[in-house]
Amino acid sequence: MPLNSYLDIHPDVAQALDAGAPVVALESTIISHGMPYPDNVKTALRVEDEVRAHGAVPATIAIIDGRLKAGLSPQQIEELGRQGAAVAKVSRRDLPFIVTSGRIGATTVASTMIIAAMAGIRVFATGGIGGVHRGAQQSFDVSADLQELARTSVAVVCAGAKSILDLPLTLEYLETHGVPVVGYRTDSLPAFFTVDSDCGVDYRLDSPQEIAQALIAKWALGLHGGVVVANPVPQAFSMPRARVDAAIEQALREAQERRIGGKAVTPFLLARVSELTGGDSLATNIELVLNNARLASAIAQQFARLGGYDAVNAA
Ligand code: PSU
Ligand code: MN
Repeated sequence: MPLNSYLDIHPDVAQALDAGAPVVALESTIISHGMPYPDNVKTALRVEDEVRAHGAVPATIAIIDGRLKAGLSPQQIEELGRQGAAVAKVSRRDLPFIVTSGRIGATTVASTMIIAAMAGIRVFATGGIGGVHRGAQQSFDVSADLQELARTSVAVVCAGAKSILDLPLTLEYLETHGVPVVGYRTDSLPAFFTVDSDCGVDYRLDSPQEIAQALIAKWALGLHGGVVVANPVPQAFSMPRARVDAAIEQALREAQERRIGGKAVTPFLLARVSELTGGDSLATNIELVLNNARLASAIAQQFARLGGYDAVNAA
């Protein structure tokens, strides 16, 4: 197992990795900045249980007192959720500063991928990824998640991306950087709250085994970088597109009026969309994360069974 003096791997996670058993990474920005307290903590603990119930070991990733953590205690998850917005939102740029100041930090998709890869974890479940923002032609607002997907070899299971983003431009960016977007049992890119969008995916795969095989082939070929596995929210929890679109349009207008910029943009939009759509969007959000945890666990199992860890280490 790779060692890094800044990283603490939870004993359960270390044991699983040493045994070549399935492990699923989980992020923490969704806990501190993505949902209100106490639903955020309840959901994070439920997601971990869902991973365990589906045969994998969960590794929720964050920075606690300046230490990179792969695997948290329930008390540490409670702390990330209770402190909420007071917890630093940490992407690639921020990592060294949160480490040296000994602070608590919630990891985005980008920094969760970095720490997962450091620990030797290859499959990661979350809600939605960051992307190219609408109006990026002017604002240059492109999430660091996309650059990370270009360089770090972790599969990210998500429900696509929210249409607070420019989905066609996000796909163009990923194509340029050689990041495949796989649709799980779908030809359409899911848009987080809704099962589909006007965009397609690059490849449709219908089983966790096929996805694991593609990951192993990619990395064994020396093609470093991530893969987006887009898993639509279960139909029963999908929201009407018109309702989501109206809330997103209003949130975007407000963000512009209030001149919100930098890393505050995404948390602001997420919170406003959630407020404007009431409790429905929170319920949908929770269900899609659980759904992604289940698929990620199944992929991690196939990955382990097919010798994925050895294939990556040999590459
Ligand atoms: N999109 C969501 N929910 C989230 C995020 C994005 O639907 O919680 C979080 C993730 O942690 C993601 C981050 O990595 O926001 C992206 O932030 P930014 O756009 O500032 O890169
Ligand atoms: Mn941004």
